[in-house]
Amino acid sequence: MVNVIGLGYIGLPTALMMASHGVEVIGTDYNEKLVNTLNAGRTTFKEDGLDELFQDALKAGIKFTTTYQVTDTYIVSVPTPYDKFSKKVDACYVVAAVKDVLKVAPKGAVVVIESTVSPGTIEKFVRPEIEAAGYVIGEDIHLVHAPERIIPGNMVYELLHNNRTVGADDKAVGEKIKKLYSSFCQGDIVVTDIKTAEMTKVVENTFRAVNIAFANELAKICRHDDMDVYEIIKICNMHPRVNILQPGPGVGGHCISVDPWFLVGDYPSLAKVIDESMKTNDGMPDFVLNRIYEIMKENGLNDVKRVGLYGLTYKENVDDMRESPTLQLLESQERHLATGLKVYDPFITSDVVDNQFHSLDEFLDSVDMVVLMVKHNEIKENMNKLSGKIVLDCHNICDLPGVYHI
Ligand code: SAJ
Repeated sequence: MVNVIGLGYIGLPTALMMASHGVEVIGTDYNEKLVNTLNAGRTTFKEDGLDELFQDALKAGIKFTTTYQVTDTYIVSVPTPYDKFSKKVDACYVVAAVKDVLKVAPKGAVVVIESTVSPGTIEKFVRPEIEAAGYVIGEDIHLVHAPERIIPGNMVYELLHNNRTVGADDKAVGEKIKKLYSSFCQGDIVVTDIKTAEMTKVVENTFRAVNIAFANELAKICRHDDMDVYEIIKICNMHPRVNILQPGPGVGGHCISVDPWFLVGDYPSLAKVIDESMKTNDGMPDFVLNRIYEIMKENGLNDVKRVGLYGLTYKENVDDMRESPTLQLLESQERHLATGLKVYDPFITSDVVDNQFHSLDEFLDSVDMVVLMVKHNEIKENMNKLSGKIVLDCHNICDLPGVYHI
């Protein structure tokens, strides 16, 4: 039996996937409300295919509880935030979960850490806890790091099809865990050591962050000299060895906007390109805010209450608002003591910010200018409703005449 610890955005789909592929799974989370929701037969976030997977897993007998189980395999999928000042990974949730596992784990159990951690975190924070509890690693407890790679919005497909990495001290233990993931994963699974696995995960997200920053920097250069960044990227990408990503209003989510900071925090004098890239991405909501004021001025619009931000989530077609560029922009606006921007997102049904609307039509009726912060399918399918408005399109999705870009 596998005990999955932490039933959030990664732990829940992983637990469901294993259960629906014949593995006996019990999911544990300390959040009683979340466990009650799952036990009442409801999922806790929206994701393509998740509800169907949930039903399959329920039929297969998955259980949810707040208590840790006595078993031979644990998968720890708890959050790893970063410390905003030191930029280093904050492993407190991982350490707390491992400590709780140790209270019940029998001799020989394998503890798999799925949470993203910076290289050396397991060595520095997890191993000492296990040793301090009197266990010999490699005999009493085995350690594995198997970082996830799935993208919100396409999690179920990617869980099945992505290649994976398993880092272990002991090759045989690594192979055993590879076999467990092979119960559902159709991709290749590479077995390596723990520190290499830690580094690969952070490097993958850093690669994307740096490349998004490059696109954002190009957008700023092109804005400065009135060039069309999208046309330029399109043409450059026709070169066989060029593949530039897209500029946007900022980088959100719990991964790409966070993980690269771990490398900056751990290697401040070495991670220069990464540091600059992260600052560029973090500066985009402010850049958009300035652009809003510029366009308002150009159009003789002086009431910020007549401007609306479309989208609150960190990216399209998900309900996840973590590190969302829109929230960052609103914070920045508050710092300038100029609140009043209207906000709407079809995926956010509860009230989370001031001046928030829950109907697209009512939102559009209340503004003269719309800023497309997120490219949800809903707005792509309703572009005609923007005609007659001043539009600042941060994703190049609107082909109405006179549209502004970042
Ligand atoms: N973004 C841009 N321009 C682009 C692409 C993305 O501005 O060209 C923005 C998005 O709008 C969003 C942010 O970047 O705000 C991140 O979105 P994303 O779709 O690039 O990635 P995430 O954070 O949803 O998921 C990433 C993925 N990592 C990589 O692609 C290397 C996923 O595979 C990881 O599993 C996930 O992080 C994670 O959990 O670490």
